[in-house]
Amino acid sequence: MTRVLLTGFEPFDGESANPSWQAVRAAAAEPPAGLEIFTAELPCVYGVAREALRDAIEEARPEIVVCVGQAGGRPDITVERLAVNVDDARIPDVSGAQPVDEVIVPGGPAAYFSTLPIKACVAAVRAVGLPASVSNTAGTFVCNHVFYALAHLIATELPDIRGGFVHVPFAPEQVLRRVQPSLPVVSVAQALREIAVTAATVRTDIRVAEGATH
Ligand code: PCA
Repeated sequence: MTRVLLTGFEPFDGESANPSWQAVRAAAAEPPAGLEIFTAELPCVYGVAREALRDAIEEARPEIVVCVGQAGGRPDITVERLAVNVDDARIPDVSGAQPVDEVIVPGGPAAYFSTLPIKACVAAVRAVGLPASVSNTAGTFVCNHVFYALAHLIATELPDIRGGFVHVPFAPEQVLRRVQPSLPVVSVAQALREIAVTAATVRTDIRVAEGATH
């Protein structure tokens, strides 16, 4: 059994639910064969979220970590390539903090790559009929903060873990009164199961073009 930690986030920005945590819970309720799934709901608060992730990793002792967050406005499941060493908050986090241009880890590299097979993960999600793509930015809010902290932990302390970040669209319930793309939570959960299985089984990523021109 491969030990996999999936994390989602609490709601933020006035929403009453966060589809990342809803989908993580649904994915864990029906774990794929061969995987033992652990879950944690992270606060949408700079600093505290990163400590909560560290605690969850200490408790679950996973081989794979997939952190998941809501990216309202994105139309598909996006597997993130890069975490950057900066907090620059367009909106306050749930505690009211709004850091601007602060480094996450002083002296740390400008960016880390995901250590998940991101292109194989995208292919696996598409293979079950759901839209997915590689993303080259996880933003500079709490999701990127957690992703960078995870990547730094792996690079400096926990080299046996492979980990990365996945952003998911709004759930349909969140966009009843606005024109925004959405995906049902059950579909997002299915995508996360595919990503977890792929992360656990694929060591060398596939080499296909998934880049962006802008
Ligand atoms: N999405 C935010 C933080 C929490 C979440 O679910 C982000 O993309 O940074």
